[in-house]
Amino acid sequence: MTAGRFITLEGGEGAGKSTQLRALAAALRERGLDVVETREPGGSEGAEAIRSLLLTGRADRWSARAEALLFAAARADHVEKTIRPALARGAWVLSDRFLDSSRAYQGQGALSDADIVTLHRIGSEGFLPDRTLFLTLPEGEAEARARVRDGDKSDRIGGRGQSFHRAVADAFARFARDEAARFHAIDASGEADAVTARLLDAVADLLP
Ligand code: Z5A
Repeated sequence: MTAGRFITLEGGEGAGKSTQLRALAAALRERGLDVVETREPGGSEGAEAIRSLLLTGRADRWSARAEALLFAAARADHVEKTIRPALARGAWVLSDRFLDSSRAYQGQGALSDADIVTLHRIGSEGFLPDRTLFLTLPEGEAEARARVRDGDKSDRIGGRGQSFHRAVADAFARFARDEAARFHAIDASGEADAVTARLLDAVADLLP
């Protein structure tokens, strides 16, 4: 049995994480790996129920603190019910967003980065990815991609203003700089196939 690996894809809205997660999973399966595709918020029955609480309804449905706790609770269920069992059987788990999204998004409000990390320690024993692939795309291109997909519709969090999303992008870039052993920044511009090739390169050293 090969060792399971936990890989997360992170970045701002419209960077292409979901598209690339599917393509990376297919490429890894072609190499004979057992691959689990999952996402946050969600990825387990309980966490998917919390997802709809988090992403629908009025902008002020949750306070910043309640929102951070809900993300941490969803993640705790996802880690326990989906991620750990898959890793234990030797699968590769690819997750569309994980802890670093909470640090980047919920870290903009009443809570510090240390607070978010503490919630993760309580909820998920501080469990971290083997590698985090941070997809980077200039703001205008990411907005254009999201617009093609969603038109004018957006969820509770995606609908926050431009300055919020800029602060999120800055936070991701800071994490990637400060935690270079885990984060690999990937240029997400250009054709999807070219981006997938970059992602494969970024996990090549982990392949069995
Ligand atoms: N959130 C949070 O606040 N805290 C947390 O802890 C977590 C999440 C885990 C989840 O929304 C929201 O929750 C999210 C963060 C917050 N809100 N925001 N912002 P979601 O799960 O519904 O969606 P998302 O994660 O935000 O997805 P996304 O970022 O909007 O999209 P993406 O996955 O990066 O992109 P995509 O769907 O793959 O591609 C977007 C479009 O571009 C689509 O039409 C593609 O066909 C197209 N595309 C993709 N690649 C290319 C290339 N290479 N060229 C041209 N077009 C492309």
